[in-house]
Amino acid sequence: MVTAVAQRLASQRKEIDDTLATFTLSTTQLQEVKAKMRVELERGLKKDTHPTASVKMLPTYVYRTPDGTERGKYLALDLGGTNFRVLVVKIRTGMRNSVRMYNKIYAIPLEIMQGTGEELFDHIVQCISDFLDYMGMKNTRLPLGFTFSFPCNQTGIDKGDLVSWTKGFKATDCEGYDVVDMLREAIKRRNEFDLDIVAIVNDTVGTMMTCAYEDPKCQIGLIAGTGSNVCYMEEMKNIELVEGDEGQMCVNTEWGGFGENDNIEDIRTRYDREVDGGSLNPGKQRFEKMTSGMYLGEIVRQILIDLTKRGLLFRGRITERLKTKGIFETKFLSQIESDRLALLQVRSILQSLGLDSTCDDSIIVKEVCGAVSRRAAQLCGAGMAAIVDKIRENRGLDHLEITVGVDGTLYKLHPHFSTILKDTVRELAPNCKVDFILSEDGSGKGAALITAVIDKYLYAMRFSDETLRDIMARFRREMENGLGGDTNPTATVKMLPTFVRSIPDGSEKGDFIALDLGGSNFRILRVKVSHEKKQTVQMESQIYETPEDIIHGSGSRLFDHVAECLGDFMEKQKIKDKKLPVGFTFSFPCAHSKLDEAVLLTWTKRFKASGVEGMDVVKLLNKAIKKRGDYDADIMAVVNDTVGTMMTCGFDDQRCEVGIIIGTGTNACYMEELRHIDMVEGDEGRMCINTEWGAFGDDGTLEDIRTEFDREIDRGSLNPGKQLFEKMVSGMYMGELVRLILVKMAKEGLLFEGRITPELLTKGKFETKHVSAIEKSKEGLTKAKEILTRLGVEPSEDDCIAVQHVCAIVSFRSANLIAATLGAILTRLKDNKNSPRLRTTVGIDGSLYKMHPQYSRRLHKTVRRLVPESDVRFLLSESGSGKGAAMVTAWASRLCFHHPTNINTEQMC
Ligand code: 0WK
Ligand code: 0WK
Ligand code: BGC
Ligand code: BGC
Repeated sequence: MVTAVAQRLASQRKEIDDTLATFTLSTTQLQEVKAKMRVELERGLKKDTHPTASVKMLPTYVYRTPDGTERGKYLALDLGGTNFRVLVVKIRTGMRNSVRMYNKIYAIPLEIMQGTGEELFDHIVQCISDFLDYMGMKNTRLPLGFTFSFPCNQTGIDKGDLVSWTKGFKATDCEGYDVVDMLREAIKRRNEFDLDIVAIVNDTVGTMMTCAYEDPKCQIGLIAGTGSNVCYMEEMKNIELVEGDEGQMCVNTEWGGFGENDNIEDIRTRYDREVDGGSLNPGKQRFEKMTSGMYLGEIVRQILIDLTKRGLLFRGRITERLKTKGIFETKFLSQIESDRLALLQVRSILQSLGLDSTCDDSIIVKEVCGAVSRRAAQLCGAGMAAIVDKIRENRGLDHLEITVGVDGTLYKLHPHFSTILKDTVRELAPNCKVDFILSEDGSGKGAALITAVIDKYLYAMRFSDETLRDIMARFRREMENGLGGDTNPTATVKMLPTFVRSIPDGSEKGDFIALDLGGSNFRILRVKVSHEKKQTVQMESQIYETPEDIIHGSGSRLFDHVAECLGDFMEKQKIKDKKLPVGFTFSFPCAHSKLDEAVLLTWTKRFKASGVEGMDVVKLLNKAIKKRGDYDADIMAVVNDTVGTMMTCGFDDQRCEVGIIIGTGTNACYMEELRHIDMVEGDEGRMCINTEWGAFGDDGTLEDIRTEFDREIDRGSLNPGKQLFEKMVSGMYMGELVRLILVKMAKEGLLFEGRITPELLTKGKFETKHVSAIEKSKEGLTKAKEILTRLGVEPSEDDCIAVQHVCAIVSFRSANLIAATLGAILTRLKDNKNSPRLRTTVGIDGSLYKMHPQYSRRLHKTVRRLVPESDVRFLLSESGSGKGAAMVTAWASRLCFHHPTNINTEQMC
């Protein structure tokens, strides 16, 4: 005799079973889901169907997984999961697992997630600032990998427009905008630190990279967390949105959008529609809303409300709490479904939600949770089965072995989710052996690895302030070696006395000729210094060719050429009949015994004329002039272009006591205390020292920071093993450095789809002026396109971005290294003066410093960071070093005039 109660219970049971049955998917249904997912994957990849595809298959510009050669120190941001993390990741090669990370978790308050874009990115930058403070890294400009777990239309590894917010985010003025730009703007707004955002990656991609570092078979990344998504390595030939058919690229499927074209309405329940209707983005992310942690709890809540309304649960009593959105968090599913949890504990969870429940209620709730999470895992399994089968077919394999890297709180914390997912994949993709490995370290590590891959050749060109200070100390030691009587012979930085003992004092006057040889132009100048009301300088100059065959020919031909040009100049100036004093700016390392006696130690830059090294260049020039016999000149002084530059700037600023050239070559001079210059008699006063810092490192002291590209440059130069510092920083070599890096990256398929053209392989084809043009903020990328097109590599837009990045790294390194060596000179000046704070002016000239759009700013900033106890004015030499040479000559001639007979130029000035 079946009682009414039993009947009622049975029908209630049936009602519950019917409800739960709508969440039970048969294998057929799952195979249909797999098939539909496959169709959407294909539609997302194809150019003509992509716009309407619900699974967007977004290109990521990640072409390969890590190969263990990555190394370097990187910053990483991880935004979009449960936690916002800021990390520093140190990757060392050798032992596979040599990645050390430190991270801090920061909250993203709801009002920030759903405020304005500006507030959101300011908040992110605030957290970065706090982290850098905490790590004491505020002054290091580390490359950054940004894990941004939302759909982005990327056009390059560091360019991605946000398609639409998902999960709990809804900040305004972000959708449709470049996320990297928004972060860069926020960093600029804060103006506290600088970062090099090298890559933006989706969390699925970061997860795949993190796991692939452990398991090379890992070619898929799965997130089953707040959101749900997958990425995998697809064949380039199948990705119609991106040029090129060679190799692979990782595709971010954004499968969360699956179903937005109503193709899974047959399995969506009314509860799914409830949840969607109540979400921040109705109609969107339908698959995600059936499978991810953000929504599973809500689905359960909707079911519980419905069952309760139908009197099947909680005695039909709906509490306010139960009506509260988001109250039934997905973590409760994981707890309630855990086998270890007794019903009693289920009841206490329900209790904590203000739900008085009976045992039956708890059982039903557990069943509901089970049904919802099971379906979620199965759906993800079906989706994954579609992916692995596609990869198997891509590779024409009957059987595929592959690994999926996984992350996400749902997968990690739910007691059954991962098992059900794996079982479903095994069932629906029997020809694939799919391993799942959990990402222990999160996607931040993956983002750092991606940055390392891109940055593979560049990381070694980034220096922390710590390293720069170390280079500063090394150079300081080399300066002391150069100044020391017993150490000078073996010193690499020769610290050559110039016999210039002070900068102009305003009393100079006269009519002089100045020769300016050694920079990119050979210039002859007429310099008239007069004292009408105030001291004025008039200059006329002419540039003369220095053809390759002359500067690579014999020394006598070279000096004959100089004398010929001088003759021509004097002709034009109608002063051939005059014997004017000449100041000779000779921009090469010379050992002076007096102002007008300078023995060339070694040629540098483009010069290689024979029979000059070891000779006095004044004698060689006088001989050439005499040989002509058509005019006479009185060479009163030979000065290095750094000295000429210091003198030229000293004419306008009495505080100028340093001269620097950052041009074809590089070098610096400064006023040193005579008592410290062992090679020159006397202890009173000062003398200008030509450091010849270009040779810094010629003894191997910079081997730890020289890269394979620096070594290749040196091997291909006119003077291998010499001027190693110059070859890392100066204009003669910068373009070539960039070219070598581009060739290497192209060979690795990181650029130009691996296209290598004869032009790209031609030395000198990529000039330093191209680096300056490409780094121009506004038209830089257009220039890049032009220049690279001329090299025949048919660059894509992201190729241009990557090339711009390479240029920036190489030129930045140059500015940083020169800031370090200049920093050493400034601290020495400060110590010489024994003053707590140095106030000085640095005279500068050279085409790299003048032409490069960012160079001077970067140099100034780094110098100020490295030598905080100084006020340094950087004074650009408008009129070249010829004027300075004339100043030196003015003294030389004044002293001769006063003491015509017994003068010894050694003591002059
Ligand atoms: C940890 C990863 C992060 C990802 C998250 C997803 O580092 O990039 O977004 O997993 O899981 P969730 O935190 O959303 O559960
Ligand atoms: C202009 C000076 C000259 C110096 C040159 C260096 O007048 O003495 O050699 O700058 O710059 P570059 O021409 O090598 O870029
Ligand atoms: C986003 C994906 C992300 C996933 C997991 C989804 O809402 O659209 O970009 O990978 O969540 O975090
Ligand atoms: C030379 C220096 C010169 C510098 C800048 C270097 O190659 O050795 O003497 O000052 O170039 O022109």
